[in-house]
Amino acid sequence: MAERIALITGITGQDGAYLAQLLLEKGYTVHGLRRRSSSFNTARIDHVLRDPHETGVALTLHYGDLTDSTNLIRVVQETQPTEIYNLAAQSHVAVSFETPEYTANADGLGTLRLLEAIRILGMEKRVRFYQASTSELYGLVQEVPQRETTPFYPRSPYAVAKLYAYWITVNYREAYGIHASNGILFNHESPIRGETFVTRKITRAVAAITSGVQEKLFLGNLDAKRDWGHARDYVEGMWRILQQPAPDDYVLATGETHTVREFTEKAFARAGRTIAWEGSGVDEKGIDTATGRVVVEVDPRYFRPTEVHQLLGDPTKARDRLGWRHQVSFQQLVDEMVDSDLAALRKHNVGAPT
Ligand code: NDP
Ligand code: GDR
Repeated sequence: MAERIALITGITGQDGAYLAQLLLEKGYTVHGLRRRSSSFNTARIDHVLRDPHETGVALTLHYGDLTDSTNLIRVVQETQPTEIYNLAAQSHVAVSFETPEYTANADGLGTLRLLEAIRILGMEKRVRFYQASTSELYGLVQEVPQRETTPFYPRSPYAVAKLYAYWITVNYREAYGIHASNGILFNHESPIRGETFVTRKITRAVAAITSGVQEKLFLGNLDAKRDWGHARDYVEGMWRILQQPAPDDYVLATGETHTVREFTEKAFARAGRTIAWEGSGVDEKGIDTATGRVVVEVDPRYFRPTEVHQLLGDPTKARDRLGWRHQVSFQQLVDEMVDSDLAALRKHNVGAPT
């Protein structure tokens, strides 16, 4: 079999880490784009990184940034990938309201820069391209559940930037015959999810509160509904999308939706606590029934100027064409994340004496 070479942008992120591991297990040579940072930013992939001085190292990192086109052209030229997974992005929806121009540049134009690199290097027929599209495209929902044919209505600078990326991927496929596909992925989480996304924020707080090192968890919209799956299942779907003979766009989702409130209840329950809710709106509070203490409060600073209230995906096309289905249930996901954050706290010996 010809050598399979993958280039992953965003390799230091949650999905990049899971995808790198998957591709290494499949025998790929993997190249990853990393950003220069003033502190180490490879914690999620340290377990698969090897000393570059050894021979036969299958994973190589390259400095780069989606806002720097000459750099992208050089990295693509040097690595000669057979598959490119464009996972890099300013991926935080709330932060995109604070940094809209940067988000458009990295998430929108960054995708164009990579596609142009393929074209400039004459690699249209030699490389397959995966674009990390998102359920945020559905925003103000036009249809439930959302499928590939559901109209988009983005509700944040992040989603608008990703809308551009979605369509430029489709356009380069149609215009230049590039094997370029969009995975429209619904929320997926894991123990290595970024700490400021709501699931990980909750599971870290549950561990800290039940260990006696934090008093309260402040959240925004408790009624938001998301279709949450496990990142490990979703990177398998990304890979399957690129193995298809023809490029296409696919929804990856679980087909179940849950509120932020429900995630919070289940996470506390995993740590042996029951939450009772009192009040409503910004006055809503979550009380630990064992201690009578308020452990969850609503803080309007976490409300978004425009919210995506409800997402529920229909993964039928991925199931029928890719044979893909999520494996990890909502309950298993919550349990794994809480257990991992509890174990991390214990490992560092943090917590009240028992
Ligand atoms: P993360 O935020 O965990 O990772 C983002 C990655 O992109 C990091 O490696 C980050 O580097 C890198 N990055 C950010 N900006 C730039 C830039 N300008 N140039 C180069 N690299 C950059 O995201 P996830 O792993 O969760 O998501 C992966 C992709 O999938 C993203 O594009 C996201 O928008 C999209 N997506 C995610 C979903 C989810 O539920 N997780 C659902 C649907 C889509 P650093 O480590 O230095 O910050
Ligand atoms: P999302 O994820 O915006 O769906 O984007 P996030 O976990 O940030 O928010 C989910 C929902 O929870 C509500 N929420 C809070 N969110 C955060 N971050 N912090 C809080 O305190 C809080 N309280 C309530 C939010 O309002 C929202 O409704 C993620 C990212 O990974 C994107 O990159 C990806 O494209 C989409 O998922 C699919």
